[in-house]
Amino acid sequence: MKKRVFSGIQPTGNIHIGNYLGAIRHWVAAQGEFENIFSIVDLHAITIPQNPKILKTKIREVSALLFAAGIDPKQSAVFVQSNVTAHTEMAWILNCFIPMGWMSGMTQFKEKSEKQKKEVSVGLFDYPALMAADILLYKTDFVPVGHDQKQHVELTRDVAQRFNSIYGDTFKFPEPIINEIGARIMGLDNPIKKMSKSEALPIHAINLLDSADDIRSKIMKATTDSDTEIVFDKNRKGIYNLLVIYEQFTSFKRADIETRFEGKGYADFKKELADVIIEGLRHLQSRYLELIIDPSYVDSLLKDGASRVRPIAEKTLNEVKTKIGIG
Ligand code: ATP
Ligand code: LTN
Repeated sequence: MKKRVFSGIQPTGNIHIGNYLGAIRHWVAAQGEFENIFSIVDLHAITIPQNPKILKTKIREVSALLFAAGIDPKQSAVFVQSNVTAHTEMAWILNCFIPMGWMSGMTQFKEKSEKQKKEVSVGLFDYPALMAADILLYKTDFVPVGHDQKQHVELTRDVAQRFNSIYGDTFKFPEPIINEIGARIMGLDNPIKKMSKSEALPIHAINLLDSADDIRSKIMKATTDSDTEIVFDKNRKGIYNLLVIYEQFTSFKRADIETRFEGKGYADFKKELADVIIEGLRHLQSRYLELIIDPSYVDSLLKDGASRVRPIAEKTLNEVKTKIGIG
């Protein structure tokens, strides 16, 4: 029996190289080893106000991007979260087992609620309960994510533990898989902040669908420092981040990268970095264009994904309902 992997991505903003290097690329690479379930988490997306038309378009765009990046619909079930209603039901039940104090300690909530200009919704506060439902419904073994999601997976384990201690063995304890290098790609404009979809400034992130010209111009403008040496030094955050991106796209060894750029300037390095990213995204971008002209094909893959996972989710939900005496 293969171990089961579950992960999710929000259909918001533009998917960037942080999402790709920190998450999607690893999902693709490990597909053969596991039984995989990937969700386009639209219910998480609405914890922040969304434009309905854009949200609908983004669901398809993100799905097509996953397939274009190499997610194979035969090996992996990809589905839209709101198409499997067990997620909302399970989230409600888990709510009743999560103390307020656990939720208020969540870093992502603190960061996102500070950014939020309008009212902060209860949904945003409760985001981790829905994420715990996503994971626990499938008796997931592994959750491959970027660094920012580690705390949510820990809360998921805590609520599973609490439930099991009251009702007996029900949920499996999921383990996060975080590939430390690439797990936290930083913003190009500000290398002390993680690259994020919800950051407005265009030069903040390289998006997977950016044109070659955009990629070049963003990289050339990326923040560095007044030093000259091109070496992996964590204290020099701007150049370190760019070198990590270079390393991730080329798979070259750090020592070889440093030798390659010895005596060269930032402009030379940046030019080569831009070329490496453009080349690294070329296949994904052309595959995406092929997929997106036929939305009905992408929709059919999503429908099929939902039909495959729904019975698993419903089985766990029913087991839980029986144990707590409802339904
Ligand atoms: P937002 O910042 O708007 O919440 P996001 O960019 O974090 O969005 P998500 O859809 O929340 O995007 O994340 C999808 C996956 O990408 C998650 O596994 C997340 O951990 C990973 N990820 C997000 N940002 C980065 C980053 N800067 N570096 C590495 N991985 C990242
Ligand atoms: N919160 C995650 C997306 C997400 C997820 C999940 C990831 C929703 N449900 C379950 C792993 C497992 C994010 O913002 N990246």
